[in-house]
Amino acid sequence: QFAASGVQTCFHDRHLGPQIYEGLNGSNWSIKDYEARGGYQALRKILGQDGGAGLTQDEVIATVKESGLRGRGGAGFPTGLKWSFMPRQFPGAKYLVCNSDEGEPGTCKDRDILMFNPHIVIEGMAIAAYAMGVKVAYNYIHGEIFEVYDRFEAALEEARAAGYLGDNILGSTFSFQLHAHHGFGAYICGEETALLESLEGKKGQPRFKPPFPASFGLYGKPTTINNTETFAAVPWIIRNGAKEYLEIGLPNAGGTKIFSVSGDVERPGNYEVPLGTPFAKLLELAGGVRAGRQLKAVIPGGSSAPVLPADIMMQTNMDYDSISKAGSMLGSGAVIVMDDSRCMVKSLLRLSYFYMHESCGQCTPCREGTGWLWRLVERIEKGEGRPSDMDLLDSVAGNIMGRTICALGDAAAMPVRGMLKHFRHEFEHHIEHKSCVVPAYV
Ligand code: L3W
Ligand code: SF4
Repeated sequence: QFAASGVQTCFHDRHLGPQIYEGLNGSNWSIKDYEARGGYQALRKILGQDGGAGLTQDEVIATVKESGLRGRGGAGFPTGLKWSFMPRQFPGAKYLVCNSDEGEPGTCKDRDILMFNPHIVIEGMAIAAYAMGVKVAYNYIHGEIFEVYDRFEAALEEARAAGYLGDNILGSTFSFQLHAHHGFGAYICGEETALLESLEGKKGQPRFKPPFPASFGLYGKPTTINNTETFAAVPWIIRNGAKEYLEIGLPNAGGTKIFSVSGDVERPGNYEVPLGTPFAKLLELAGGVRAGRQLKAVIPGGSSAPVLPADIMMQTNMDYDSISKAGSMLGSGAVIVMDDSRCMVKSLLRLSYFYMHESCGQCTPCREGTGWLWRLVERIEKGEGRPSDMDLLDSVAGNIMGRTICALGDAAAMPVRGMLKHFRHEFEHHIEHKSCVVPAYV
């Protein structure tokens, strides 16, 4: 749907970044290639299978805390802190889950990690499982990406055969089973509790939080869920040190982040850069605005993040605090670039349709509100809007926000508010003149 607005969300190119993407060429994903790049050294290190003393569970968690690694799925929650929530002494089963249900419009990084560097996720998950005393884990992979699921399964087979997964890993007392699970393509299953429901074989609908998965997760047991890119960062941290990782990024947000740059740029693709990199630099890496046109606006963190106009973006750095100070959010790192030929009403129409379509229907403000938003934007776009629709749009969005079980409601409302804040005149123009302010759309 979003691609149809003229804003591309597909993957075209790959920038080889310093950590997760280092040395990848598209065909060197297998275990031998990964080992040649230093792969599984971090797992050997914590298990004391590299000639060293090994690391205790506390030491691994402390290292991840010190590294400043924050969750790469959207919320930016500190990873080490999340790991410390796991009650290690809990006598029953406890689980680790990788959220690879990448579905946020504009986001296409996790599928690339799994496709081109699957073992880095396996190693990251094994280290996490060791640190939290977990014996069983699942990687929930988005349903519509079959080749990625097959690739991850192939990598799992390799890791099992090489003794990196299974019983008594590398001759140690640590045993760990990791399974892939193929989802069904519902956006809402990327919400962590809907994902757990789906993994349990039920309809993928979010649960009330709290309790958080840390205490009541998969099958009601303590569960830690991290995003694919988060796990992928862990081996580098263990191998090279927390301080080194922290210093690549910012004091409260260490390391690199992969940004999926799409839309009106010359070279759309995934770019792995240090957190805090100026947006202007990222745009330059992506070849600048397509065909020499003017930058109009950017959605900096996936479709759920409010749009920001060009002048604000060109002075903003790509990190959690800077983007939030500018009035949006870094989210999952999907940077959707729009040039001056884009109609903001039409763009919002595509977004609104997406959220209406993906609402799980469990709570009234989201189920009814997302459809109401779409219908309002549709009539404005078609030149059938009424002057009162401006206030109505704002009011419907405001009545969704903060009144729903999960973040999808807010995610549908926030883009509306962003558009009205920065591009109100385009909506008013559609209503008053029954035509678009952008010449190409007249
Ligand atoms: C224990 C507490 N655990 C929080 C855990 C919680 C979760 C994490 C973050 O939404 C955002 C959303 C989307 N005790 C805890 C606790 N936790 N307090 O910390 O929690 P939360 O609730 O802040 O966020 P969330 O519900 O996980 C994630 C945004 O991401 N988003 C979506 C991206 C989509 C993708 C994708 O397609 N791959 O990533 C994009 O911007 O709107 O705001 O684990 O359990 N007291
Ligand atoms: Fe479902 Fe929407 Fe409610 Fe989330 S906010 S639980 S998607 S109805």
